Amino acid sequence: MPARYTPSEFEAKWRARWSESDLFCTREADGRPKFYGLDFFPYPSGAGLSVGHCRNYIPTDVLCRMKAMQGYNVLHPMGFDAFGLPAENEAIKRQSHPAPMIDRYAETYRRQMELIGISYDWSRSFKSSDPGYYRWTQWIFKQLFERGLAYRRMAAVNWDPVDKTVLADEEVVGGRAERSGALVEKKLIPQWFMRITDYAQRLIDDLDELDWPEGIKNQQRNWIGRSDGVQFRMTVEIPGEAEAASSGELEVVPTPLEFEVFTTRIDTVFGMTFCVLAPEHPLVETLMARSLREHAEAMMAYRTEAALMSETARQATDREKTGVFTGAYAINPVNQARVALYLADYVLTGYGTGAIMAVPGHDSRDFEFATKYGIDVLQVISPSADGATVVLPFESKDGWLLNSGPYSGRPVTEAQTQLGEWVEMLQIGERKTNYKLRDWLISRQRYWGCPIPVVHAADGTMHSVPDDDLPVLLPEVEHYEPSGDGTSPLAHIPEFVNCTDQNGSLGRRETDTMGGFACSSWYFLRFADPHNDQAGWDPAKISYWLPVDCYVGGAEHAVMHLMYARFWTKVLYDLELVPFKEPFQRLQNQGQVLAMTPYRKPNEDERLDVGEDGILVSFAEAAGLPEADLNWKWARMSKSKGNVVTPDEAVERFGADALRVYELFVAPFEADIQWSEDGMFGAVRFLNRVFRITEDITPIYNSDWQAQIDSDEPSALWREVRRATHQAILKVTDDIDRFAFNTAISTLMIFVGRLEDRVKARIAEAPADRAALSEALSTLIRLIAPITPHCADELWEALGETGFTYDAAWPVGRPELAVEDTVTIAVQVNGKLRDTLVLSAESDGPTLEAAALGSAKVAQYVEGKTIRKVIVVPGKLVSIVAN
Ligand code: ANZ
Repeated sequence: MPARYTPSEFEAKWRARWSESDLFCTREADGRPKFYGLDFFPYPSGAGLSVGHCRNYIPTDVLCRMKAMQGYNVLHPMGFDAFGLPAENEAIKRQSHPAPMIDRYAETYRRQMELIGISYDWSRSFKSSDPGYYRWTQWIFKQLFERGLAYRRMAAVNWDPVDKTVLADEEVVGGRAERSGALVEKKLIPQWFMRITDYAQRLIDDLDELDWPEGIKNQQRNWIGRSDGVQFRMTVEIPGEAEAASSGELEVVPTPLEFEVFTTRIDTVFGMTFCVLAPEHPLVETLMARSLREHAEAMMAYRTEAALMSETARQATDREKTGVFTGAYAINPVNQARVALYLADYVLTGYGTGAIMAVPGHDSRDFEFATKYGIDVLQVISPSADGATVVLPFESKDGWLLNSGPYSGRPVTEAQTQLGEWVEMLQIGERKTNYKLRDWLISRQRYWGCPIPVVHAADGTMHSVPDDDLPVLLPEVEHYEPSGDGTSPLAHIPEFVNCTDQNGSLGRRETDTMGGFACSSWYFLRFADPHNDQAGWDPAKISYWLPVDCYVGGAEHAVMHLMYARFWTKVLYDLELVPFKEPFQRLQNQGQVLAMTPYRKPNEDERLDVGEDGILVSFAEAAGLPEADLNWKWARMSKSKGNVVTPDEAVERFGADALRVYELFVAPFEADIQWSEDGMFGAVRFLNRVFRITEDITPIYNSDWQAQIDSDEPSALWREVRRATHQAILKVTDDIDRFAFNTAISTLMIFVGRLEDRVKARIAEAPADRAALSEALSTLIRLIAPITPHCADELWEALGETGFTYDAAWPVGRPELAVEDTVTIAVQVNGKLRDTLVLSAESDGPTLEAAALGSAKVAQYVEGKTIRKVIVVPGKLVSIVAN
């Protein structure tokens, strides 16, 4: 046995043995509980893994390995999110084809994951681009399509003129494409959507049952954006129209015009001084037809301008508000006030009714608009019941109404209820709940995705491809770059497009493909039954393995992936295809790994653009610059920053188990860590200590310790060693379950330290004492096994134990052995601490009292006084009152 941690001598050997014996092949033994541990489905990027990615995979691995040792049937799979834009864009850049490229990248990921000892069952692996997988993605699409949950409509979409593709709203940041940086334009094309909005309330409600970080749940709630308010109708007046009609100037009496508004602040209705329609509001067409030419022209021009802008850009809070007067007025139903009606693009078409009552006294957006266009601002809410006036806008809901007719003086919440009822009584509207959530745009006009299994029939209808004809295979082509006209490159492949429709006529195959989020919305189901070619899954297997017990990945997926996967699961639940409503019972988000990254200090001109931080430079460039010109900063480890450390380098220099210890120990799981080699040396030192203590104890190690450990007269050593052992078991087990890996490792360090002290003092002679030390060593090795599996197997074998630690039983802690047999008691005199005593944990009240009064230090303070009272808190405190 090596006396130190020498990874190059044994790590590869153990990985080969694990693989030869199919150690991590999922077992489905009868009568055992199950545990499904899953990492987010990665897209295998060309750069391979960094030690940053390992922070996702190592912790999940530790938990899964512990569960296996605890006797669970464990499912711990890995696959690849191969379809989608990142892969296609990368392939275009490299002038290769995405399919073989992704295969190579996935191979590298797998090699690196194996290198760091992750216990994946590779026999269950697949890529989302495998026809055997996407056949069932298409099948699920069909289930949604046939129930109206997947539909096609014309939609103004975000158009990226550089990538020549449509972007989801979430891919647009500050009006620019997140990936290419291009200014996003708008384009109207037919698109496929998933009706996730039907599930908005359930997606909020069911969050309550989940063991997820509160922050992620809140991001989901905010993204769904429930708001409770009132929707009501208002009539429109076009000046001169009524007079013209009554004087006979107009041949027909004009139809009365109305529009509806949605407000969350019906209590402010007396403060309405104007109304706004979104430029795309359907009423605008009529208004243009019926108003004076100057107004009609202004509206037309404004609408054209607004059409060019993306929703995201329109919503930017720092943009100056713009708008035009329609020439028409709206009538406030509470007081018949006539208020001007505007078009303005800060009101969005897709939300609420696309029209608002504007209350500049209490809404800052309306306030800004009113100030710019010289519109009245009225205070109708006061922060105090006596109606004090305040600087406007006053946006708080904590307040009382004023200038509000009969409602003046009432608290906001009460007025909201009463005015809501009033609107309903008058039958001009009703109380209503709105959601910000939009239907999920799923189609891409790109090649590298799962084809949508729909045929456009000659008669103009659409139907889904029969199950037997699935999968609709993605054709193998040489050129797959975006066509640039907004259609998919598939549209230019006649052999793909032309097909027979339902009626035997010439149909056209749908040429859009699904965005990557579709593929990752059900992959966790497939791992339960990955090779099934008769169905997406066997219901029995799904109900055994699912839901995922612990799902681990980055917080950046808080909304999209995690929301879409929940939505598909709920749809499948409603169709009785899966027996659970939520796919991921528990969620954990790891912190990032940061690396010291060089930035060149900006010069005067650059400072305006880039700020103080400076300009990112490569390590090579940095080496050529004087140190005074550089700013070194911690930045997320990523290929684009050139600051990546690969697991290959780390393993080569320090060993896989050292890397595992480092990543788990250096900070709490959720916290960001700053990559440091010093920390790696620390991990190596700890492992050396584990090897040394094993070497020290091995000579007296007895595999049969269980038979010898009972002792009628336990020695101090026996008690102390067993206490250390069982305290470690209880704490490490609990910590790993809680994802508190750093404290699990510090517990192990303390445990090793205690054994070292013992060994230094003397090595045991009595058989029971030797058994206690053997138990300690056997326990230590099994407790480190999930964390440092290579070392554990090497040491296990050196002890003469057989098999892999993965198959060994996880130690079970016994609380009665873990309790301390001494306690520290504080002794107070008249409320001040005067002594601390170390006493047997079993000492009763009178014993504690006697010991306290017997203390020489206490004697000094009670000398010459009368003891009035002694209060004893067993295990903690003796308090003496004397005067
Ligand atoms: C009057 C009012 C007074 C409003 C006040 C707010 C404060 P959430 O919570 O986001 O649902 N609104 C309604 N539809 C809109 C649209 N399509 N585009 C832009 N704004 C819209 O907010 C609802 C509030 O946002 C509504 O309540 C409306 O302004 C505005 F002191 O009505 B409120």
